[in-house]
Amino acid sequence: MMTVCHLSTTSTNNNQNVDSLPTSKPIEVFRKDYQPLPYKVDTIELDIQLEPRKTTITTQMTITSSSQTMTLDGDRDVIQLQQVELNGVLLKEGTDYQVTASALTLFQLPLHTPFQLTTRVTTIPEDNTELSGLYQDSSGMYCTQMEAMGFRRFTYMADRPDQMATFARVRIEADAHQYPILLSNGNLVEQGSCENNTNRHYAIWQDPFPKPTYLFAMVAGNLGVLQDSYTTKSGRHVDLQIFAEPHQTHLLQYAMQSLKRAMQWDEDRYGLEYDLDLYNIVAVDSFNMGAMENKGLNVFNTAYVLADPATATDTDFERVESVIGHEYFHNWTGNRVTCRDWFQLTLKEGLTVFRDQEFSADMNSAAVNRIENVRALRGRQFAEDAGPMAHPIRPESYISMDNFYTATVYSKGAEVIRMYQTILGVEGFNQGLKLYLERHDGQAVTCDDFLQAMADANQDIDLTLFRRWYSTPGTPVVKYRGEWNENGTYQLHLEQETSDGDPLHIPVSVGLLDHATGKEVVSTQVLNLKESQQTFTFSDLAGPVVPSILRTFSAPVKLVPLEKDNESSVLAFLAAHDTDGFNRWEAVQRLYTSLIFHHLPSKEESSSTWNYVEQAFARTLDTCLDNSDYSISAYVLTLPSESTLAEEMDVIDPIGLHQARSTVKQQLARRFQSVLMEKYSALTELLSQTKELKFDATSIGLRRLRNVLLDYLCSLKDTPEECDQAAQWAMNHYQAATGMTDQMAGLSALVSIDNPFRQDALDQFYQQAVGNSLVLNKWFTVQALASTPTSLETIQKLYQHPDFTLKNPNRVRALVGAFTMNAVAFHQPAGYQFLGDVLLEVDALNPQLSSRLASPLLPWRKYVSGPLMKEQLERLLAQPKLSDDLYEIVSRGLK
Ligand code: 0A1
Ligand code: ZN
Repeated sequence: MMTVCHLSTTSTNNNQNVDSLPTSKPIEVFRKDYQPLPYKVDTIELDIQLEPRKTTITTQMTITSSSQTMTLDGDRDVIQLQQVELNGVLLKEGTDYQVTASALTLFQLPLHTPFQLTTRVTTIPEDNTELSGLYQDSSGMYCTQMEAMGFRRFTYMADRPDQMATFARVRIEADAHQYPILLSNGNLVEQGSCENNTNRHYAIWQDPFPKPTYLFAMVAGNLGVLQDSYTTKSGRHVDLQIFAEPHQTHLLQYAMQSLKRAMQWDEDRYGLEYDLDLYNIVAVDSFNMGAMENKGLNVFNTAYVLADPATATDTDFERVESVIGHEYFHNWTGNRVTCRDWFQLTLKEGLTVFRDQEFSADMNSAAVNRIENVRALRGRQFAEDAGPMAHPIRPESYISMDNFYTATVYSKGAEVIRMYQTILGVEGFNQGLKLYLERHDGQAVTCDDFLQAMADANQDIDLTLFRRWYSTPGTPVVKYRGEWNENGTYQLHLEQETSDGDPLHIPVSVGLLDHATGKEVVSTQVLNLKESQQTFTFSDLAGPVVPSILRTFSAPVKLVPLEKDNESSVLAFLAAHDTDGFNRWEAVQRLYTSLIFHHLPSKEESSSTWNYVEQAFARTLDTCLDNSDYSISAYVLTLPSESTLAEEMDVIDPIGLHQARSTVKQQLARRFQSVLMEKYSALTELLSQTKELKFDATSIGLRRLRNVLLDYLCSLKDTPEECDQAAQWAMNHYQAATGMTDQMAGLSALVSIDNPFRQDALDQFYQQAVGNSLVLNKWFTVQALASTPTSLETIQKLYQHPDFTLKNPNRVRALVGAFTMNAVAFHQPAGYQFLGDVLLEVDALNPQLSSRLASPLLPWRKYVSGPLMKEQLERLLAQPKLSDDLYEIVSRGLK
């Protein structure tokens, strides 16, 4: 593991020579310092002898260099160099080469003529708790995770994405009984028993596509498999295999169906076909992220691939489909065309998230999908953009690249891609994407190259200013004011505020509704806001209008009226009449927000806002069974999350906010109790009409809506009688559940009510979870999110539970990640202290995980309890050994 104490490094990243720097601080790498490498590795052959305590990796490279000195990346803490040969001749350390903590430097190399360099290293996969490089997961399976810079923890190499080589031969050798399956990228060319030792066997893989190191993968394990096939539109037969531990293979069906849907969709939508004869996916229990798009061999966190009705919620199913799609879509946007350097990460991630969002929208409901994505963006990315980790979608510098796999790079990056589509139109965008992929196939390129392809394919549209989205951090604010003129014109005045004061190119989708009838009189138009202030005029109108602005959330901005006088009545009007489903939802969300803010300590209640909320709530509830948009109704009835609300506040009192939100929820529940009960029963009836549990959009919507109603009903717990009643509802719901979605809804409600069923239900759920790690994670999470006076003590006890382990990131996120989202548990002195303790423990094992878990402490400046949060950051910074990852996050937090 790298620590802040390490002395000096020499890295191929941006070619900085830092050996001579006197500092012991971690090194910050800057985008502006990019330099191409002075050499090229053309082919790589690997021989991997797998042993848990001593794995040996022999790497043979064919290289051409324009410099006699060459530096390869390698982490000396993880790999031990045994020998180096140049063209078959053994080299001497000191004279021919030198090894530092992070590099192997070779001297006196042949100039401009290809030479062969062979290295041999040893490593101990069992000890690799960082889960980067080659490691063993909890089942003992060997697997690799190379993005972003894991390859240097595997063997010495130019570990950067613009260095693409053909992996001409990858030979993996392991014990035949323990590891019957041996996988790598590309095609299997040979396999068999080892002649000298029949207990061992080998497989040889070859990948015809040159690739950067981050896309290399290998797996060895005792795995079960689900097999299928797909024939591409040009007739290529592709074998599809999804591997998991043998007892999990019955959970792979949905992933396989999703994969085939994704392959079909990419052909239909973008004409993009798969390019190998084999597509492998492996499910791994211990994984830092969601999944990884290695060429022809995706590695997945089990949470995003295993699913069946008994163990997975509807949201889990939706995630499996979208992550399977995401990794598959990377084959073109990421693998065939990759990034020149890591600052360009959004080039592949923003684009691929956009593609997976479009895929999910087409497979399910576009409106529901948009609401879910915007909720996620506002809940996470807006906060990131407002805090000390704010960065443009193309960051300018990093200490640890792993810290920049962020909501900004991914989700805001996807919004930027969506804006291209909004500005250029779907056809124009598709032409641009086609040109980009044709022009750069097989290359490592930049965000500028993407913009250029879009511009070249759409020469009638000027994208010059649009470029600024790549370099501007922060969430822009768009302010508006409208003016109706008696001559039949309506003027919409827009202003924008950005973090650097200069304007961005913001597409603002607008429609106009007749003020008298609510009918749409001007359908959606895209206004190109390019200046700090701009006025747009609509003419030939018969009468006064109400604008519906930023339809479908056409840009990642905050929209604010310049005149707040009758804001609530306008929102109520839009909630009732807007033809844009997204903006109808948005209007109700804004009304809730205003009502919740009125309930904050020190604020006074506003009866008019309550009236508007009451009307909108009543209308949604009354009509929620009239059409099949059950999910939309569910989201309209759901109050904004605490994180979304917090993002709108200058000073955050998290407990006050939690209480204000709960109060509004209870007020609504009390006011509408009988209708809530009536609709709940009607939905129960509707759901019971189909025996089999279905996962289509309608069935998911029915469950989602019924669970929102349950949540309201169970929020009424002011008296012992109400508590009993709420507990009874929750327990009935839990016991009658036919699938995991309803079970979790019942259990989540139950754990926040003081009642005798609580423990029984938790014990029962625990029994059900035995042997299923993902279900056990839910058992931890549901308790970590419970809102009770003793939540923190419960969480601390669970931290000591025999099933809790710091070695499995999913388990840590299930308990500790959930704890940080639970305001009543986290936002107290002992809560902050507990997180600080946990971070220190986790950091010693897995820095990627510790730095992510630390992020809730970062916005301390906005919190009333900020000094206590800051104290924990200071405590962490004072540690003699802190990983680079955590150091970067903590020091940014204190800057
Ligand atoms: N590229 C993957 C996500 C990923 C990123 C980093 C990782 O390790 C630091 C692992 C996976 C994706 O976007 O799916
Ligand atoms: Zn991705």
